Amino acid sequence: MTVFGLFGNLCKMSHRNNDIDPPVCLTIAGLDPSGGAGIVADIKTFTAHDCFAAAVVSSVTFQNTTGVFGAVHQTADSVRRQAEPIFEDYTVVAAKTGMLPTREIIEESAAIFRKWGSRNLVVDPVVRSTSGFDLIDDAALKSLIDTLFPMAALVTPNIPEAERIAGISISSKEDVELAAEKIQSMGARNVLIKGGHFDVDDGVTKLAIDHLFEGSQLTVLQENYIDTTATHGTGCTLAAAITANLALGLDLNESVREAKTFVTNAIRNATSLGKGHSPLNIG
Ligand code: PXL
Repeated sequence: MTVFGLFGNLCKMSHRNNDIDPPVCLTIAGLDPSGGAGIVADIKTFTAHDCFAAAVVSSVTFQNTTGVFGAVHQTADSVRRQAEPIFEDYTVVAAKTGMLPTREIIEESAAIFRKWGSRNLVVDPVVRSTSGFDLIDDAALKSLIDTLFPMAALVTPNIPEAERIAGISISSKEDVELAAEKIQSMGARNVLIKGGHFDVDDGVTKLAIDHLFEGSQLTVLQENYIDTTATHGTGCTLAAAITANLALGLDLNESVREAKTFVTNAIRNATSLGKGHSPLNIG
């Protein structure tokens, strides 16, 4: 064998070709076995953005498009033992947290990010399902605020979540600004208050409006409101798309704007599966 042949074989054996390695995105979130929300939505969204998806399960939920019927939460030990081998093996470029139901899981997740870094961490403070099932208890929510908010590049509450976290009710743009201010004073640098539940009428078109606060800089993002019940997984998909965009090297503002377009298209092309809130079409 020539020197060149040997070199070629060594290259093949190493299985390394950084030109085709996609950025790794990690989600720590709940499993929705019906595939609309949680880690399944996150994995599909990462993949649709040409990122490589890794997933740690925080809770196994029992649900379909009509509602959530229960959940068995993982222990902190399980979360750590799922996450550690991933971080030991891959360079995780960006990460997202979704449903983190207990204080011990939140504290473990914070310890993991403290150890391995949290540069592109998106924290989706999942509080309650659309059907009204509590996905986190009060002690855990306090811990989420105290430990993970300060580590996050972005926190992404919807209006009901922002109301619960900030302790105010929101019915105007001024309320949104006050809620963001309060959430930032709790340690979150950047906050996206998602407006799926806060649609205004400009007299002609109904709009879905999100407010992105990067420090004190406000960007208002608006898309035409799509009047549909096929919204299962919207929050997870938006936060996962932001995470993927950060992993691809977009800045925070671009990441959020691109993600909003992605989610709007996924709602526009949503499935009609199931008897309740149909899942989006993530592709
Ligand atoms: O959409 C919030 C959410 C996130 N993660 C999981 C869920 C839900 C809502 O039901 O089940 C696992």
